[in-house]
Amino acid sequence: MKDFGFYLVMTNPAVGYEKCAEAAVKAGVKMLQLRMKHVDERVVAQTALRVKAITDGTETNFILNDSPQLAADTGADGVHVGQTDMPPGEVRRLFPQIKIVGLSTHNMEQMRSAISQPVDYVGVGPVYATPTKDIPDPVLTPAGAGEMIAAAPFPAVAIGGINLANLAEVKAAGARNFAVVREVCLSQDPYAAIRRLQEAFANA
Ligand code: TZP
Ligand code: MG
Repeated sequence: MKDFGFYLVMTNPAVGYEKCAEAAVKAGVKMLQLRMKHVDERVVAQTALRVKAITDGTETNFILNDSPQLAADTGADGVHVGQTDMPPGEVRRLFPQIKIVGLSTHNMEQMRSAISQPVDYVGVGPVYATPTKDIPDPVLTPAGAGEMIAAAPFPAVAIGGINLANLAEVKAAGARNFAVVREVCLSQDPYAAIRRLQEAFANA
């Protein structure tokens, strides 16, 4: 898989999941993740089907967080698993119809392990402190994230506390891809928020 630049992770977008997904598609975002925590599986499935309808036939890949089964059931383009979710090898074996498999990594040891697994990309975070995760892993700092990114033979996505103000520092540390939740999901104008981040990253 090639580098994709900006990756949007949707958790509780202020404008709702559908409007936020529409904004991502309009902005040409290549990777769009649905990340609903503490929500009934049926609600996740319904929302996933709506997001899929919005991304179908566009350049935006729809990635579902956590559940390979639900990703397969809803026809998502991909699934993003964490260190305690189903291992990528198992995802590939059980769900060959899922095109894209991403894995979260939080330290160099997990990056080394990821390199021996059938993943298309990895998350690298948290780069900075973030309240978005219930149980955050230790902060990597841009330099720590940069070392992990340099070791990755596939796209690596910097995530965690990234915003317009620190984006240049993240890029300078070696990130070619980055993801945010709050910087877009808290906005009443997610399209504008996405465009600002895309442009700031391109120009950093
Ligand atoms: N994984 C590592 S940090 C994080 C995830 C899902 C949350 C990032 O959220 P924000 O709001 O961009 O800091
Ligand atoms: Mg997870």
